[in-house]
Amino acid sequence: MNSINKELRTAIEKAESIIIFSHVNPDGDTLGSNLSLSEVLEQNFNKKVDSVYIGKLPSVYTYLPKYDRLKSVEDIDKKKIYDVAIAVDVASKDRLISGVEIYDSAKLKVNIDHHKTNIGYGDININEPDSACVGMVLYKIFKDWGIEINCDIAKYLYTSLMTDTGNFRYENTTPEVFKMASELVEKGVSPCEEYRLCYESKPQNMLEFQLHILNNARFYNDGKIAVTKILREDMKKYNASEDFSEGIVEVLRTSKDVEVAAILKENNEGNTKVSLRSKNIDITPIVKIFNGGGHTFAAGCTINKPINIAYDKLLECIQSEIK
Ligand SMILES: [Mn+2]
Repeated sequence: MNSINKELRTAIEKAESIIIFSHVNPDGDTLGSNLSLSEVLEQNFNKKVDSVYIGKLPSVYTYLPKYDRLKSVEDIDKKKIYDVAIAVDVASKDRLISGVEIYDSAKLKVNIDHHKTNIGYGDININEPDSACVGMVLYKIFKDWGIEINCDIAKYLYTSLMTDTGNFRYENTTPEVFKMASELVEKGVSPCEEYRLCYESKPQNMLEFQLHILNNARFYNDGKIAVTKILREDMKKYNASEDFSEGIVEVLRTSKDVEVAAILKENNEGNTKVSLRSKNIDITPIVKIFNGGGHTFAAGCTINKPINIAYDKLLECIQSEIK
């Protein structure tokens, strides 16, 4: 057994209280990772685990087994000191928002991730930027621990893999991804069913909202840059929840000439959240200007400016990266 996996296993075996954190406004990878690790710790190590998310859960993942075990950080006793706190898919500690104090107060802090911008904020850090998703990092740990992957665990890990590879389309879709997917399908996952549950179950108002936002897209630099924005009034008009913007920026990237696609969202605090995607250009230098982070071709940041000012600033930064 790999020494760090052994260290983690020993810490878990000794622990009486364990909390697992997903990042704020969770996605499929952080939730699939959280639920799979929770299941393994309960089934194989006989531990009681608090599986916690921050912000709002997107509505789409309710199809996951034992989904109801996910608890909001608001329902956790802030004074409780856990033996082990594990963050999964949490690129930086500020992505824990109001959970950061509970995480910091734990006797042992574990950080399991795959973001190249992760600085290793835990006591035990397992960060593999070459893994397509944290579900894959966990899958390797489980195998190393000799865990039998049951159908529920396979479904969690498949959701991690499917969502973080954009349904097996992004550049992180390696031979290893297909090997892992193949093994999960052998354990009883139906790719067709998982795809429908995840991607073809939108509420009608979500699709209508997305069509509206896409319709507002503007193109710059001979179509190399595509930008759109979400105003608070759009959110209101379509009764949109946070997850409604999911997937829009990827659609912008489908234009043949687009090199960088961006979506800006007007936050309640008068600041602006940005998601960036690119085909070939490393966009991490752009988001770093605004203290953001992420992956080479998919990253994000928050700009502390009203949306129209943020829009112009961001566009300028993207334009200076595109020669
Ligand atoms: Mn991820």
